[in-house]
Amino acid sequence: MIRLSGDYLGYFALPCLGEVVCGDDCFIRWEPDRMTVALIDGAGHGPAAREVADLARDVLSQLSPGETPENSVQALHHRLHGTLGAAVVVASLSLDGFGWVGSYRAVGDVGIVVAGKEIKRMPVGDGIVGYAMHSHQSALPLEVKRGEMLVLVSDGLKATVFDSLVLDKMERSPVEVARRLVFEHKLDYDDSSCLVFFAP
Ligand SMILES: [Mn+2]
Repeated sequence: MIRLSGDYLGYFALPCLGEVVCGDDCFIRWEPDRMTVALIDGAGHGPAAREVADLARDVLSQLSPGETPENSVQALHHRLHGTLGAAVVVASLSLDGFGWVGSYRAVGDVGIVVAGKEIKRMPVGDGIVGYAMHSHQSALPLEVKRGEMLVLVSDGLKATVFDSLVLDKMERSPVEVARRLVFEHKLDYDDSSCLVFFAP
């Protein structure tokens, strides 16, 4: 069980039933003027998936500050070559007058939504990072207004996970939201993870 909590960012993950390590992980980097968040789902589960997630985190942490989601995913694709690959979403956001704006790139079986008055499901590209990916897909714009919530999930959560997504006033921390979504929607045969950002 992995937790990472903060006022604005929360991550919660559980390994696949029967496994002690989790092949899902997150990456977060704060820079003076922006934030990069990523969710990584190493293909399969268990130690092999964990290794891919570790490598992916290393790659992301070694990138220059300010690297775009597009280039970050390209770098991952290059460096994960020869592994089983991963599904990945990388988003980069900066604060402006109305909230957080930037872009993201998502490849494979991952989910990304922006939840406010309505739930906006963001498009995700086909492929497996490190194995087969359409290099022509570019990053897409992403906007998370103040008071909205950005949610990233791995495919270890049921596809219905976003149906129950409401901005519940009782849940004051993003890690509580992430934890609830994982426990309520996890599948037993895969690692499950969720990253939540409350846009301040
Ligand atoms: Mn998975």
